[in-house]
Amino acid sequence: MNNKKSLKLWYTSPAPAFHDGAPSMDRTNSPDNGWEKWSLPLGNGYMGANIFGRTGTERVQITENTLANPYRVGGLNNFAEVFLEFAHDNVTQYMRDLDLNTATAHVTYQWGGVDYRREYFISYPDRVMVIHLTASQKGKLSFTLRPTIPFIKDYGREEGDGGGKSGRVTAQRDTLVLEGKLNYYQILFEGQFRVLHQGGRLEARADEKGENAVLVLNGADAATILIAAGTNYHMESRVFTEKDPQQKLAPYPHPHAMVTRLMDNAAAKTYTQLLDTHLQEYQTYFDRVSLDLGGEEPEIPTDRLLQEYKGGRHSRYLEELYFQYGRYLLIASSRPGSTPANLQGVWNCYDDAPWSAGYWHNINVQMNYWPAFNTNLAEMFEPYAAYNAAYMALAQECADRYIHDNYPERLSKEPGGNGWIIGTGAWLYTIDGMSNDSHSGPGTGAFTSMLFWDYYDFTRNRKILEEVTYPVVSSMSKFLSKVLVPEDGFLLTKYSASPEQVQDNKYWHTKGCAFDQQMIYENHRNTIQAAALLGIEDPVAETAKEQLDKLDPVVIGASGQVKEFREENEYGDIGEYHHRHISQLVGLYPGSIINQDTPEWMDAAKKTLELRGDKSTGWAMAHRLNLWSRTGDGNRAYLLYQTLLKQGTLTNLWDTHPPFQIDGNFGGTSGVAEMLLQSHAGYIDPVPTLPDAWAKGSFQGLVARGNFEVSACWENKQVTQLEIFARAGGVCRMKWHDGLRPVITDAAGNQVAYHEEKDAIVSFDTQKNVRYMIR
Ligand code: FUC
Repeated sequence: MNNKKSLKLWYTSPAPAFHDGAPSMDRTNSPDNGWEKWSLPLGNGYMGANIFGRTGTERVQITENTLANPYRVGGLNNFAEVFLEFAHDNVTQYMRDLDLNTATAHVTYQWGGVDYRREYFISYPDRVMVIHLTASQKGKLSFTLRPTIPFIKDYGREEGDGGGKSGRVTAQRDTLVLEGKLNYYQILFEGQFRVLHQGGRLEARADEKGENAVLVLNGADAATILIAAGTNYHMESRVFTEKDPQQKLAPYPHPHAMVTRLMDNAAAKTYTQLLDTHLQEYQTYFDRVSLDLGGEEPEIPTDRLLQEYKGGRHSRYLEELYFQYGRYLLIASSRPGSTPANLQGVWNCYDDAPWSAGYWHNINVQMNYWPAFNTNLAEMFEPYAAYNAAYMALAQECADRYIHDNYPERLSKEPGGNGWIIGTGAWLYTIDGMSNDSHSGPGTGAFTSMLFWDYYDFTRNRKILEEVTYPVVSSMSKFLSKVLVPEDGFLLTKYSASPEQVQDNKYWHTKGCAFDQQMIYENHRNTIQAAALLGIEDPVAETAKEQLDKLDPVVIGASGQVKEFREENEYGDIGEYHHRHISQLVGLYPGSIINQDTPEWMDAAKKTLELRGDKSTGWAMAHRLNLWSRTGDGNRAYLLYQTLLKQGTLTNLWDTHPPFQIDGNFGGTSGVAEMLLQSHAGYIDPVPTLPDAWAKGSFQGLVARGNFEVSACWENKQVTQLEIFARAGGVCRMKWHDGLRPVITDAAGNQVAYHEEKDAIVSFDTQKNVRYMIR
């Protein structure tokens, strides 16, 4: 059923090399607009690259996600600025693109009567970047390859960065070795650049200043550049618990041997082999989902398509493309074995990325993983699960300290006896714990562990439940159960804050705000359910049961709103009226306690959404999109999708806060998936939130809880055909909207008996790995 569509971002001019033509990459003085708005991203989780597609001097900017100091001492660092000097000016027939179906970027043009073509990709299986260059005439390919280390030396910081960065580029025959150190954590890094060529002559030289080496290729027919990179970082507990920054990476070896191995393995393969391996592996993930809203391939480039969209020509193609782009970006920035996707995914050109490219836990990092499960990319969550396992020991220390300081009578002396907690900020080397003067309450932890419940619920893999989900979720309940105090017959978080909500320029601190109460409710419920599934009698689950009904997570105020703070009467009494965070609705999305079966709460949620307003920062519009998707109001949800595209999207379709943050891309993709398929209320609801503009369409391969892979066709906003592939078997419950009785058949065409429940819900037993058709 896979009718593959062309999915390309393409442009008829290169990305500007730098903001103003000068090679200044200081973020505060000169935001690199060429990078942020125009360059095209590639990645394999470990490494990210931005392609500018230039013809005089090409710029390929590379990030390696572990080359990162934490907040205030410089964030994620720029690994390498790589230049390819062609001196091809005044070219004709110029075109560059990023093809989402193949995860390859291209640059083509004519110069001096010769057709030049470059193809770029970053392979996950071979863990290298590959650039293949060809010319239509023999002997016409010449260039100088000049990788550089940006921000070398102490780049202007007073103190705190521990003395900056050092390193240089040397040549070893056909290979350049870029090698150095980031002082603060003693991060050792190395990149290797090898040129394989057909015809012509390759030689190594010193650059103009005589400090670093370059490779010069002359008169070749074709060439392949291979790039491998690494650091001495290891995502392990001791990196987090070790307090001395100089000792964090001390036991780990220099990355030279690892990078050399990657390079030698890749160099032993032909270009075609590398490409085939990349395609085969990438497509296993990307091809799982297709979406057809009737979009037709445009004749205008993507920047103009977006421009026209902003002007009111709402291209269905762009809507499909943006949805799939989020999936592409997740595959490119979060892969088993790699670090998780950070605030900018795996892309950064600065010495200190905005918000240090951290893992911000009061919504941003969670949003990164919202599309992982429903758009059929559950494996991409593995890096976050591994990250959580690595920071867990420190997160438990943070919980011990917090309970010790605030509830000494509740302190457990057992290891892990106080559960775990995470504050808003987290990086690859350390995490923030909880504090009572922070701008977010303990709900932050539950907001995080919800991903782990979903990880099980969407995969229904018992091993995941036992080994990953239950430990994380139940131990979060352990912590949360200790931070509640009785008040007015309820149990409220004693120190509570709704993420970043301010009154009179101060964060508002209170008891039992909606964010904390809802998140605790959801986490406790998941703990209870998980314990029951595993047949475990756990005192944590017993406590959760006792506490659940006293949490009072949704309270309606005088304006008909969901109260953000219990002490507010009318909407806006406390806090910024149009605040970007809308944390009182986390129980609507990503949570589920506010749903179609709680109509009063749902009405209050809609009222709250209206009052808060649509226009906001990139990710905040994406959150609103997901929230509206859950209300069932298709036109309203679609309006948010349009707003995100019009006001939060750059020409390379990256989300902008501003500045660029990847979260909004991921939130946008999950929001569209939520419009097309929902399953949080205990049944599959196909196309629950369609706008009039998407009256007809189809999708394949979205995933519902229970690990049902769902495909649907619809017309006049009614499902005409549904296919459910039961990847885990079990009872399938689904909503059937059109008032007619469905006919369910299995793959052999046999009719399947089903049970009719109330409210148009039908349920039937499924066999594992059997496909069911419903008409
Ligand atoms: C949260 C948000 C900000 C920004 C930052 C990275 O603090 O409130 O808007 O997205 O994370």
